[in-house]
Amino acid sequence: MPILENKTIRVTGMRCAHCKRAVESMVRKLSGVETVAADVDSGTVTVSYNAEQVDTEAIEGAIVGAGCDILG
Ligand SMILES: [Cu+2]
Repeated sequence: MPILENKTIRVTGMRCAHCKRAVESMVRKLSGVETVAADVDSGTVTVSYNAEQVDTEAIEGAIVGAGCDILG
């Protein structure tokens, strides 16, 4: 059983449902990501992932690839 890590990342540039879907689909492509939920109102992306397969750098890279910037 992989040990799942949970992280909530604050982002800017996510303004509508289309942005939300773009972010979620980019992050979901990473192997090791179990779940991802982007929230437009709070500007956050909450990810559950297997830390043996993927790290926050890769996840943040996918978010940037979807057109958002990382706040932390
Ligand atoms: Cu949008």
